[in-house]
Amino acid sequence: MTAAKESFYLTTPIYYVNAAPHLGTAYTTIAADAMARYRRQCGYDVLFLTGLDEHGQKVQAAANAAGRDPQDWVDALAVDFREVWRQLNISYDRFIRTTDADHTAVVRALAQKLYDSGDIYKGSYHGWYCLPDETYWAPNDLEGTPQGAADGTEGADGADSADSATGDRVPLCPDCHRPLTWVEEENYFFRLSAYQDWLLDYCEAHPDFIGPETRRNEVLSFVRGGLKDLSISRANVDWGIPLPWDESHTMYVWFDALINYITAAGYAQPGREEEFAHRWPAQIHYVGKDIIRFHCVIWPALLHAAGLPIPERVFAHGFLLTRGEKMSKSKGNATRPLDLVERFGVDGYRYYFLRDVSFGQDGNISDEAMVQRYNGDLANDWGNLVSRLFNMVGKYRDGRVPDYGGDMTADAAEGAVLRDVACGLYDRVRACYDRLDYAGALTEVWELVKAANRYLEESAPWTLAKIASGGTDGGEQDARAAALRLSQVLYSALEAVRIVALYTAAVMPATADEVCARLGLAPASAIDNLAELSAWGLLPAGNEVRVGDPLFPRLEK
Ligand code: ME8
Repeated sequence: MTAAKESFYLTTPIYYVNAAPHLGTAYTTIAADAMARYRRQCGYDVLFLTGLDEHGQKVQAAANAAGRDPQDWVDALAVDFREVWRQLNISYDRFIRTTDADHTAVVRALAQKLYDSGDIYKGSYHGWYCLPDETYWAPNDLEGTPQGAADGTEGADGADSADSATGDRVPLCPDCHRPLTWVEEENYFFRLSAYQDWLLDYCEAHPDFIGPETRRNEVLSFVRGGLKDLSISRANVDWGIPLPWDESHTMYVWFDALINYITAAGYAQPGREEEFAHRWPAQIHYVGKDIIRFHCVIWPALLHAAGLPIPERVFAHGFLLTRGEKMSKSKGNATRPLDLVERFGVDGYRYYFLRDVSFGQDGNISDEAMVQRYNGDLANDWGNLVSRLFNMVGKYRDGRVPDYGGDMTADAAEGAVLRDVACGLYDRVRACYDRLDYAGALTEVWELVKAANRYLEESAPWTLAKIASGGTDGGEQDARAAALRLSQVLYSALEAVRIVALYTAAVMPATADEVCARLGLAPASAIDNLAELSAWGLLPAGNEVRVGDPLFPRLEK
């Protein structure tokens, strides 16, 4: 921890360990990773947390179905998750698992605190539960929702009474549309209803807490509809953290899971008090829109009850859809991330999802669109710029960054345009990242890629090289002027490439670092002073420029 730097703490959801990661879970993780990398480049002391939600009935059921002990099952899948994140170049600082000893201790400490303060009490629960979503549904949530087939054992008309379980139709989950399960047991409850007014006031006073706007409105109208106390323990689920004051109950998996965000920041851990003060509250919780209520209703209420500050922002992105349908592990329509990495490369993959899907909205993804983005933006615009420019430097300047003569203002008008695009980029890109607009940030950077390509066309280095070598009718003076101008043009274009590499490193770290290496520079992804380093004219003359293989070989459709 570097206390002198400002903290930037961001998190992904912790994923259920019921199957290996798919494109949806990878999407959140890549978006958070790009933000973590960008903030590190800007000089923040970043804590980027991801991990696994390992307890609960759903994970236990997946382990049972596979004939495995739950701990063995989660241990094996944790290896798979880490491996996928490694291949996707995810730069997390901690990979938390809810079975970690520090986490279980924090969950128990927080639960005890809320029990002692009277925020947790014993009651009895009867109602519908969605196992795949690990969600309790209130009767009014189920009104008008479709009903599944009778299963002979349980079923109801959705009324708020155990008697309702005598019907013969099982309601379907309003979210995932799978049949619900009737639950009737003694539980401990968290007094969520007591925090309704506080939460509404808080959201009012902190308009940026929930984003985007549509999700904020959704949460507000849900809260205004009335909050019920939340069952936070399960009497018949073994695979969970036992309550400290009543070990016959395990913690409701969502209660356990949300707390991971403060465990990783150092909450209630002797010796980590200063760190916790530095890290908490988090700057952003990244979540999919499916889990916004947990993060924007239950989580702030729990924190407030425990006397802790609320995270600055919860941002919900949309779903990735294939042929109009949500991709999910349990639906089995999920593509494996590594298949796409094989085809598009890790950076082609990362770029596509952040550039083509507008963050915050649902996005249809398709192979054709992916090939189109890859060939257009990456192979043609960016890859080609680097390869043809570096080849020209090899041919005309012995593979070294030319000395442009020290006077960039002598460069003609096109050069000035290029510099202008590059110089305004820092503020424009930052504004995009501040509002989690990845596509916007990449579009800004592409202005410079396009300007550099145009610049090469307009200043035609190949013609300048011909004049400089005396291959035209112009005199010696013309040749000297053309040689100087050729150096200026190549220098300016190389400088634009260096700056593009810096700005693309958050999304495409491997390629950006490779471009820097070819220019004889330190890796773009390791810098912590983007504002200074993105200034024009810092590329040292004389550096060797290596051509290398194409960065993004063209793909056949
Ligand atoms: O909900 N498109 O875990 P989970 C985009 N353990 N994102 C998607 C997606 C899709 N089709 N499908 C899943 C849980 N996601 C809890 C979280 S946090 C304290 C506990 C992403 O494995 C999206 O981020 O079901 C969503 O919120 C998350 O995966 C759900 O992951």
